[in-house]
Amino acid sequence: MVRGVPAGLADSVTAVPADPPLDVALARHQHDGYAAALEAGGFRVRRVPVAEDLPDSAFIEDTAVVIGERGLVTRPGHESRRREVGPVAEALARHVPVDRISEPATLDGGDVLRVGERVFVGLSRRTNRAGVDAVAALAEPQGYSVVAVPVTETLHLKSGVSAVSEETLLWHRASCDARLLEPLEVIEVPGDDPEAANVVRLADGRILVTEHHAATAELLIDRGLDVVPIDVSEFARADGGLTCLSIRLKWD
Ligand code: CIR
Repeated sequence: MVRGVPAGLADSVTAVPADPPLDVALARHQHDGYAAALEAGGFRVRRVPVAEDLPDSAFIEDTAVVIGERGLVTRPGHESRRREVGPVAEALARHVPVDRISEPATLDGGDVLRVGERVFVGLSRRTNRAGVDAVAALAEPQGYSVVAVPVTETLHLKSGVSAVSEETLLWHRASCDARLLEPLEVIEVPGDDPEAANVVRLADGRILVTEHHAATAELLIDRGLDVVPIDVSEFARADGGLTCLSIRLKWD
């Protein structure tokens, strides 16, 4: 599930102001490439209507979580993003039963990482303990174990950790204490950019990797994985990575 780039993208929430300002036309072009890569990788892409006045709405991952056979609409941690959830909930409800969370819980989907039967939930600037509890209420009855993981420096947990298989994670040291991810295998991504550890597993097993993170691609190729490079620079300048541009119903 993806949501197109709004005209207001330049007003999105960023840790430091984007300079030069975010380029909507370029972001739209990159978003088209992203959706095409998902399709070429075996996903069927569903589009939630664009919300021109909601600057961060292309970062659809943060608005809903799907674990197993159930969905959960989030209550985003940044107040400016709360109005994004309605149309996503509506679209998701066509595929899975959808639960909702309420105050005081806050939860961003970028903090929820499912790998095999485990669900790691980042305790971050955006996701609080009640948000973790809401994920547990969704996942545990379906047989998943839920682990809360304090996020150290990154915006979200997945800003610096993602799965490349059901047993293996890519991890950047700025994201969290890797010991909390045990017993999964953790591959450390070198360099200063945590987003180098944010990749998307395609439905056909190939891995979508940001084009300028050559070290990540090399690590994965060394492991015998097939890598698909993609450029999403405008979204990176708005603090987003590859995972945040979609909600994947069967892969994370
Ligand atoms: C925000 O600050 O909320 C957006 N500008 C970026 C969200 C990125 N989402 C994600 O990594 N899951």
